[in-house]
Amino acid sequence: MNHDEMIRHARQVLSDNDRGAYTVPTHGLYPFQWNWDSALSALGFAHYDEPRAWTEIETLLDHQWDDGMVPHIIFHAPDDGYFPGPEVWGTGRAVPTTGITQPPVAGFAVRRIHDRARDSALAGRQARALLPKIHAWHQWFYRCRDPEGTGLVALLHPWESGRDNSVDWDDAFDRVPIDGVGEFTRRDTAHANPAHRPTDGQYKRYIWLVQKFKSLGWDNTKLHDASPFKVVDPGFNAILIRACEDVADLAARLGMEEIAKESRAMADKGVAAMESLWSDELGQYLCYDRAEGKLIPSASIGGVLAAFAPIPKHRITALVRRIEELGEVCNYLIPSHDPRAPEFDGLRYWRGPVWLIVNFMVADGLQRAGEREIIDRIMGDCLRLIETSGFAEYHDPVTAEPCGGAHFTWTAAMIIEILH
Ligand code: 9WN
Repeated sequence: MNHDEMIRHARQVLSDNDRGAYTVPTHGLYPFQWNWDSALSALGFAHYDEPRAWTEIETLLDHQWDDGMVPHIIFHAPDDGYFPGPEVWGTGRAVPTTGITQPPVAGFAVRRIHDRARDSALAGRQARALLPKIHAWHQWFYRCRDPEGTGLVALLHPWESGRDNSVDWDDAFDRVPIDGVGEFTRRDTAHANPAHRPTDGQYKRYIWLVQKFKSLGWDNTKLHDASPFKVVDPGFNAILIRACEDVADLAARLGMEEIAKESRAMADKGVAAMESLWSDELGQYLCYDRAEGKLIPSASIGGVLAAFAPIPKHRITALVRRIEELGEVCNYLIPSHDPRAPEFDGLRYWRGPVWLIVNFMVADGLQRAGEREIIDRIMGDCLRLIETSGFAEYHDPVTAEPCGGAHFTWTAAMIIEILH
């Protein structure tokens, strides 16, 4: 497939998954709007249809909660092909949503789409309307997920991380009980190979947490302290910090002084706090288990994704070395878990496979430090994966086997982004 054909194919994927004002990640497996999928997919649309790109983010933010949270799934239209659906979440919203959030990439996406817009009048209008909402979401994070003001926010559910079954959560997740969860039927394993998906044991815990939060009325002033699962993820925090920084820059240029000042302060505090997650031993950042008060020595992509934030130059250089090291033990960068670790599983979701969206964000961060050689390797591996195995949800980093759902929106959007 040459590059023009690849772009044509990618646009077809986006168009097939387009539901008018939002896209679904893929038909069947994920029939609703997902938060970070939408923001990243908008980057793809922006290359050939800017109004459609803006609509994607507008729709997402139309469903923001009054407290500022932007939910992880918006259940626009009924579909019983996904579990857990709206009745399990019971958040009581007119258009149902889940009650947790996802990595806040929207701030980054808005700045990127704005800055390269051909229609700058539209971009200016959209950015002015969207920035206050995104800023309120960022403030919600630091208020509700960092009540002690450490500069780092905690995730209360693995689904919030976007890296649902990462090895990072294993120990903390083991402490989540499963009693009283009741019977349920998973739907994901009817659409995708069960060997590529989280286990039944993990699903019971996912659902236990949902039931717990629901019993607290989805009140975000209570959830952080009440949750037995409270993990600080360097990748997630890096995305939030980067988004705050992007909002600060763009808001300043648009004359939105207060948003600019507050966003800059949040980003600066976050960057300083990231230092507490650094591991000299592994040469990357680590997750921190806030319930137990200790770092989690797990060699996952979360600690590499930190490159997306404006971290110090010497940390970027160390992360480049870490990625080079990973490149010696697999054929396609970047594996979501170190292939040398005993927990590595090249097919199972976030326990080894390569995800193009993560590659894109890491490479984008490395660009700020001018790390050309490794960026070319990462981007080249993305293209080889798609050429070999198509627009899958994720791929085995050793064999390139396509995994999870097929015909995947954000995978396609990343190809459009990379090839422009
Ligand atoms: C739960 C939609 C989402 C992504 C996540 C990915 C997966 C959902 C699931 O799919 O999670 O949110 O049911 O498996 O882990 O990152 O946003 O593509």
